[in-house]
Amino acid sequence: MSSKGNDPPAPGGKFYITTAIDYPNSVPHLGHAYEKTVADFYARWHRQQGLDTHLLTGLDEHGEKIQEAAEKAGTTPQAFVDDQAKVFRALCQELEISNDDFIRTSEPRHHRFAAELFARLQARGDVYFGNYEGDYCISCESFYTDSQLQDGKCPIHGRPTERVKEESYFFRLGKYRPWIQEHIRSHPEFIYPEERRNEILSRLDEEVRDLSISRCTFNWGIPVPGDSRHVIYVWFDALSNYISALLSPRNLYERFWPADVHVIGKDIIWFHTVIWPCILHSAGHPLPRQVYVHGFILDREGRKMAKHLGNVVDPLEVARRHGPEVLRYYFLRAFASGLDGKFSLEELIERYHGELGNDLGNLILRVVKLVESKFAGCLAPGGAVEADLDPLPVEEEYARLVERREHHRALEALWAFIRKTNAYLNERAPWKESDSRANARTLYNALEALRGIASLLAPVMPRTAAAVAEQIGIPPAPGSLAAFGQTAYRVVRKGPLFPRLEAPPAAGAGGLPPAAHPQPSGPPAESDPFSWLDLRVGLIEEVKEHPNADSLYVLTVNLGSERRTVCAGLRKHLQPQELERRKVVVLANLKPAKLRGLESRGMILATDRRDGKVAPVDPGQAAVGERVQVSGIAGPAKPAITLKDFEKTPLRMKGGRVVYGEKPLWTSAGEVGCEAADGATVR
Ligand code: ME8
Repeated sequence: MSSKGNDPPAPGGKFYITTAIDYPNSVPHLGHAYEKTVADFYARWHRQQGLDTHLLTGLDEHGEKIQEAAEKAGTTPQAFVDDQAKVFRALCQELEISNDDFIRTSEPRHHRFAAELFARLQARGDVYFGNYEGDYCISCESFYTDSQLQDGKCPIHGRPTERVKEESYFFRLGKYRPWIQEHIRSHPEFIYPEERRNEILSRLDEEVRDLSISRCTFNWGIPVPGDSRHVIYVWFDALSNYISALLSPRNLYERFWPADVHVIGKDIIWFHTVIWPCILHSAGHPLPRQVYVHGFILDREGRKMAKHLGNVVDPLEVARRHGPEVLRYYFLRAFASGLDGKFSLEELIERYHGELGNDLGNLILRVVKLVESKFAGCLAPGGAVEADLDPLPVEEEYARLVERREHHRALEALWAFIRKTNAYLNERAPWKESDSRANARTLYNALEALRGIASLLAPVMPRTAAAVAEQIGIPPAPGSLAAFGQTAYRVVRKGPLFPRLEAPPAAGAGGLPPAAHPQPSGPPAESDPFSWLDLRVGLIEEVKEHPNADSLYVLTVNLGSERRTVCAGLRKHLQPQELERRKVVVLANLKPAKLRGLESRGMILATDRRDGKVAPVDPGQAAVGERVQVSGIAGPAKPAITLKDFEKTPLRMKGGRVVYGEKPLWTSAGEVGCEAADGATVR
């Protein structure tokens, strides 16, 4: 086997990176968005380094599962996938994925190659005809052995499998076991991260059975060459996309194959690190250099996001609400490379305000303003340079971490540099300093730092990086960094890059939320007593009567990360069924108190209506566990507060909304409301 595929890409060489191709049986989910963002980051980085880069993504359109989805939708499989393809392409556009091609397995260019590959394996004597009997999970489109099933169910989806008995073509996978073992052992970089490599190596210690590579019980697929009763097994079909896409419309095979990185999730690692390499080896193609395995995006409870669990978050919705680049940043920074991570909109918003707004946004705003006011917007090289602010060492560190596929750490290194630059400015305080030469030096150094920051930010947030470059008057995303102290700057002041989220973003609005105001300085917002409160969206799961108090219910409230018992004085106002499954706002850090013998942990916010009834305030469709906020007031809640503390933050009704002072309380789903008259106190 050629070792060509295992040499690191030479400078000025090529970089071919792929994502898995998604099943379009349903709408795209966050996992799809995450995977594409990771692959896009690596593609953009290598492009920026001067490599001829090719990023491929696409759709896996055949198989029983798609045929069933089309039947349910009352249409043909082709019409169904044609419609779905529009949605998946829109996701790529929305997330600024710089894919060079989008392969669909129903395209003729793909059919041709997949059938050829099948025939090639047949010609090698690696395919035979036989009978198959096994347990099949249609969601995975995969057979499982008895030892892999968990309680007789699919280990991934937890659903019952189907006993399938049919005739089939088989690929002699078992024969290649020693060869693939040896390849993985002798190429430590072949599977990232190492835990996954070890997992595959230990699975390879067990028997490897030959692989069924055709199905004859449905027909939505590519016919087996010479036997149209069978269609090629969907995984064999799908894997071949990584080459079929290179063959047409232009033949890019010589230029780009073998792939440098296949980016995939951990549920499909066996297909990519064992089955695909063995198929390639049998057919005489060089192997991909690396299979990069990312973790799963989990929900708050640590469960995989999956349609059948009903916990799927729509990435298009998040991108539209919070800005596609904010989502990209969050994915790349907050989810450690190769590991699972929990998705939380609240964390995304916190990072938006902290890392993007306070650290990066503030830095650029301050520098540009000062260069404008003190030097008419222009600063030329000259004067001493501050070695500490030289971006080159940061670029080297960043590149080293990217090469090791630790992009989240590369971003940490970049942010450490951003903070260092902010600290440098604070220390020099050019806004107070009257010595013009000293100020020129300070600000020139800060501009140099910003030049490096713009460059390293480009693969993560391409538009933001271009905006930073524009504001300091340099071309967008320079390849490698020019030497320190050589660039002349002419700043152009624009609005803030990350305005504070003033009001809940309008649903469906593009880009960042509209109403916003810059807050580069001013008193620290944390001092406001509202920031002490931990107001959370809760879901009432159970309502019981308090055994010792006529006015109280004992509620079980789900707060996302935990369940609480809360005693609430709502019994005279609402029936249990009016409260069950209702979303409410909970003051979650109120000191626990015993109410008539039962401990209550938290308080449900409610207010008096005109008719004398008490009504809980309504957080609308907000996610369970989400924090309720007021714009411009951030900061960690206190571990515990008293009712007296709470009284320092008067909340009232105004125009159907709950307000603190004049500011409405909001969540990502909108403003928090209640049917009560203006002026009513919320408590
Ligand atoms: O597996 N978090 O398609 P797919 C992160 N068609 N990644 C996730 C995820 C989650 N919660 N859920 C899924 C297929 N993914 C096949 C691939 S490739 C030749 C054929 C990842 O739509 C998953 O691991 O089920 C996979 O890499 C990708 O999304 C597509 O998953």
